[in-house]
Amino acid sequence: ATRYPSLVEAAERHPKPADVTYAYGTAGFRMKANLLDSVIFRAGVLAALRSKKLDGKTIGVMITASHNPAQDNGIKLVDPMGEMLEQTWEAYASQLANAPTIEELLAVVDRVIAANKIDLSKPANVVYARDTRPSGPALVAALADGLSAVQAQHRDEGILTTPQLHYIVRCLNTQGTPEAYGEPSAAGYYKKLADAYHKLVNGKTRLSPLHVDCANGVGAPKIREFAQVVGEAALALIVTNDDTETEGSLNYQCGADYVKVNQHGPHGVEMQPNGRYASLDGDADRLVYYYMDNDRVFHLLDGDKIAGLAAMFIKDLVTAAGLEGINVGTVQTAYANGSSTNYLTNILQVPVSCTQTGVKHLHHEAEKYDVGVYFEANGHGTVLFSPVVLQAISDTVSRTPAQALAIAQLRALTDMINQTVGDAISDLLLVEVILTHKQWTLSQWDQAYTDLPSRLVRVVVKDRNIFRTINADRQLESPAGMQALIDGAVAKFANGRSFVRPSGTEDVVRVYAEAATRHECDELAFRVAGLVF
Ligand code: NG1
Ligand code: ZN
Repeated sequence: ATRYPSLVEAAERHPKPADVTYAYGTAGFRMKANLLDSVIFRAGVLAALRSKKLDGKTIGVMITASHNPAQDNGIKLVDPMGEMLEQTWEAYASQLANAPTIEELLAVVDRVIAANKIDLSKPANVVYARDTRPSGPALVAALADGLSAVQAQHRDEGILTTPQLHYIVRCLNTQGTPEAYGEPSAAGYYKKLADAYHKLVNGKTRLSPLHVDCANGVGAPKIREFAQVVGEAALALIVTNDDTETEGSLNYQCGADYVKVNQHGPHGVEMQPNGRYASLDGDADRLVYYYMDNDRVFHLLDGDKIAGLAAMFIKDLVTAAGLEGINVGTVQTAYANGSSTNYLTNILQVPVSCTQTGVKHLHHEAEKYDVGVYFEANGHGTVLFSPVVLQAISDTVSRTPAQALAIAQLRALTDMINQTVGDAISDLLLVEVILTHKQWTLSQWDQAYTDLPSRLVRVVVKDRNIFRTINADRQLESPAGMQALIDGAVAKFANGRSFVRPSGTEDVVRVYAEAATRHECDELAFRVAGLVF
């Protein structure tokens, strides 16, 4: 204890509640905000150690609970290139969070230092931001307390979207290098995206306005700031559900998760036939589109549809650019609609990998392709361009004006698409660029394939930890025998598919089902939920 006197003193101000067990899950720590003070204080200590381990490179910390209710909050650590925290360190985060006493907290700190041979004399640099939740400022104070307790240099970036913080972290760590990523500020982010967008839509007829439901979250002020920079002549946006002040309004009956799960439009938006609509989630890293046809039937264009659109466009562009040998691949999870997998595989003829749920898994898989398009069905994803492609883009000497144009457009895409993490604003621009090039309505985009009816159900169980999955979440290995029962239920339905996995962000088990008709799909979901319960 004598080794870290200021840590001991500060940790006493942030005691761990005795009866809570914390887990750094799919998306960091996430729960009711009033349980997070000690967790966030300790995550600050870990962020500082991570920075020291990486020679003082800047680590990011984002305080948000994304699409979860306003009274929740959470925290995620961001590694130097803007990617999610390395997996081995997730375990340290959980161990630190769960240390019952200060003595044990110090013991965990010592273990992390020893296991990673951390040189404590190295500097530590950390930047952090938060979304618009009311609990944010107090949690930021706890984080700052943890960072100061171990003498880390730290800077508060204020209120940002999650992807903006990831962007800033990468910019800070690449400044002045050949991999420089941009100006490390929100303004730099807007400028980079807007410049690339202008290059890509230059000379094309602008689409009709897009209504953007911002889930009453941080996306609202940020997309407004972006709209100012990009200019209305290039992109007409109508911002809705932008109330970040009213308590409890965040994600309430609106936002990308609500629209995806309920398969209807958000409250607060009066949908008109053939109007153009999109929803962001509470920290603006997820995006879905939707419209209502002339019969007032709702149609969702989710992450799978975005992936299909992006893969199609980029594959054509790579061909037009004459970049032979560059492979375009896609990554999905078990939640991807079966029709989308079929479309990618058989119509677009691009490879499709399936990973476990959670974007960090998709991200790493996508890095294996030259161009890796990854999206979760819920609208979280991006497109990664490997160093090989970036090199090819800069090296290729074009023989025709058409080829030169394709190369210039690919280059602009690499600037416009956030390379660190799924980003709703950046993804929205990608969709708008493609639709502008094609002069497509949302209904025309929707023609690519017809989704199989699907249903996602939350089941509250006594202990979700007994559910363990294998085969990229598609099967259960525990509880023993349950998978056979699920298989039995699925076999009764044409085009039936169903799987069960424990949520990493909520205390529930999720049941997914799809089948040939809406009725059969609901029946299958109901039966499988009955098996789990
Ligand atoms: P959990 O709660 O583990 O299902 C949800 C999403 C994930 C991912 C994380 C992080 C679904 C079915 N699950 O995880 O895909 O996006 O949140 O936000 O959409
Ligand atoms: Zn989110």
